Amino acid sequence: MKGLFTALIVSYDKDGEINEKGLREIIRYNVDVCKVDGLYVNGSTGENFMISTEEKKQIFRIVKDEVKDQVELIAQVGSINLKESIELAKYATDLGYGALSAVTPFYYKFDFEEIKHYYNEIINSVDNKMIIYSIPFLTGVNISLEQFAELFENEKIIGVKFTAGDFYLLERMRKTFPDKLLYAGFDEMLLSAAVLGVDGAIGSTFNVNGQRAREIYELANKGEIAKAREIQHETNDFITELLNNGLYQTLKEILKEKGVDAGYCRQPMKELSEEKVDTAKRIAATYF
Ligand code: HMN
Repeated sequence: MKGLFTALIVSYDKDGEINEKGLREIIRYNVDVCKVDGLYVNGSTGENFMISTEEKKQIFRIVKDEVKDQVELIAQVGSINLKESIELAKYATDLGYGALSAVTPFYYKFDFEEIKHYYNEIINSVDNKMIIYSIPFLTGVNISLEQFAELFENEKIIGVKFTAGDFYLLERMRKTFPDKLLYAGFDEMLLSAAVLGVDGAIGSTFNVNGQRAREIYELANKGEIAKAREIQHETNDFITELLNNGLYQTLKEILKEKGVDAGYCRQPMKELSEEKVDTAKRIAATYF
């Protein structure tokens, strides 16, 4: 399960329905053009927190059917409805997903005992492995080194998607948990995380920028930092423009420029204005 995983974009039509043909094209683009090692399915990048349980299952099904065993698959099943998480964990495991991931439960300020219970309940319900999805800036949930150690006591919890800029904590985790899988979650900080020895990365921008991410990651692992830094600079010029113009909508416009039917975002996310569509086209022409 090491390497670069795209946090998969999903194609929705103007009414917010899943566009299966478009989703299959996005998957093919990631596997055949971006050449990533795997896909992270139903993360926030897939607009997961705005869709129904049945739609989540449909996406898991389509992705597995399109990919078969070509690349590794991680199913994000986290939800503050624990029963839904368990149902999705069973569903994705039966489909053959190689690992599960779950966002830390959010909104209600759950305490650590509740968070630990959540992870153990999900992963002990299936014959699979769990990657914790830690993203404190959106969930407000901060897990300390000692608390990670406690979660990792369950051997089925094999790693963490670390979406934070706390490189002191990341370094401590690398030293303390040499056998756990650490994934960088911020694409704009990939080089810094790679230098600290992460096992891989999970990123939204890999949907279009997978090849540059691969170069950064491999150069860093070979110790060729100056070259890696140049590509991170170029990548971050791109990511800055992407974030300014609207992350998901702009990723979809760039894919459309590549002939991929990437569709629209699910409401309440809004459509890009005409001006922003033009900006997205310029970004596509500049970087891809
Ligand atoms: C997901 O659940 O899909 C992930 O959060 C994907 C990934 O970690 C992205 N995080 C967020 O969007 C919050 C990053 O790739 C991020 O989009 C990128 O670094 C730009 O900030």
